[in-house]
Amino acid sequence: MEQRIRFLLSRDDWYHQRGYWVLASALKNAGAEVVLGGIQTPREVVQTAIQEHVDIIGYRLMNAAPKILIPILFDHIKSEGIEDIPVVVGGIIPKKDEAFIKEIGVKEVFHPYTPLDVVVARVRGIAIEARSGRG
Ligand code: B12
Repeated sequence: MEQRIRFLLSRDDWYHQRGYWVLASALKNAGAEVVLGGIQTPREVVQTAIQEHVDIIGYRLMNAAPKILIPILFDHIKSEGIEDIPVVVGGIIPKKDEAFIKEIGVKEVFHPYTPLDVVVARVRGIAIEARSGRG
């Protein structure tokens, strides 16, 4: 039987919500349980991830500010001791910032026009790999 992943989907802005719902539907249609975090600060993302026992954290960043938000997110991840939950991000991520946020710990970065089936398959692979690592 296919393993069902529990995916937290949070976002950083009010305006670009259509893509958020498109992504949530694609993940749900592929069999994931999607926890809708909505608009959240990095601290709220981490609190929700803990409360909801998710397998993977997804943060939709539309404000082109990953260099600000991602270090704060990982500070909270470390202080709560949940480094075993992988983080993926998508949206408007300047190419020049990608290496920096991956070095901090982001597992994957998805840019506009990535086919949704590619996003879903990769996210699922990362979540299942992390779950098997936890034993
Ligand atoms: C539609 C749109 C809008 C609509 C949003 C409608 C809605 N209800 O959602 C409206 C008109 C409201 C809008 C407003 C604005 N927008 Co606009 N918008 C877009 C546009 C054309 C498409 C976004 C979209 O919905 N794409 C479809 C979704 C499905 O794809 P996606 O978001 O790219 O996501 C894909 C991947 O990135 C990935 N992904 C995304 N997030 C995540 C998260 C996770 C966890 C994962 C795994 C994957 C993932 O999955 C998707 C599959 O491919 C983009 C340009 C573009 N072509 O990307 C600009 C764009 C995002 N907007 C932009 C801007 C600047 C604005 C405004 C600030 C403009 C203004 N000056 O007013 C305003 C914001 C409001 C404000 N006043 O602050 C800029 C952002 C630039 C930046 N941040 O550096 C863009 C890039 C346009 C540009 N080239 O300048 N916008």
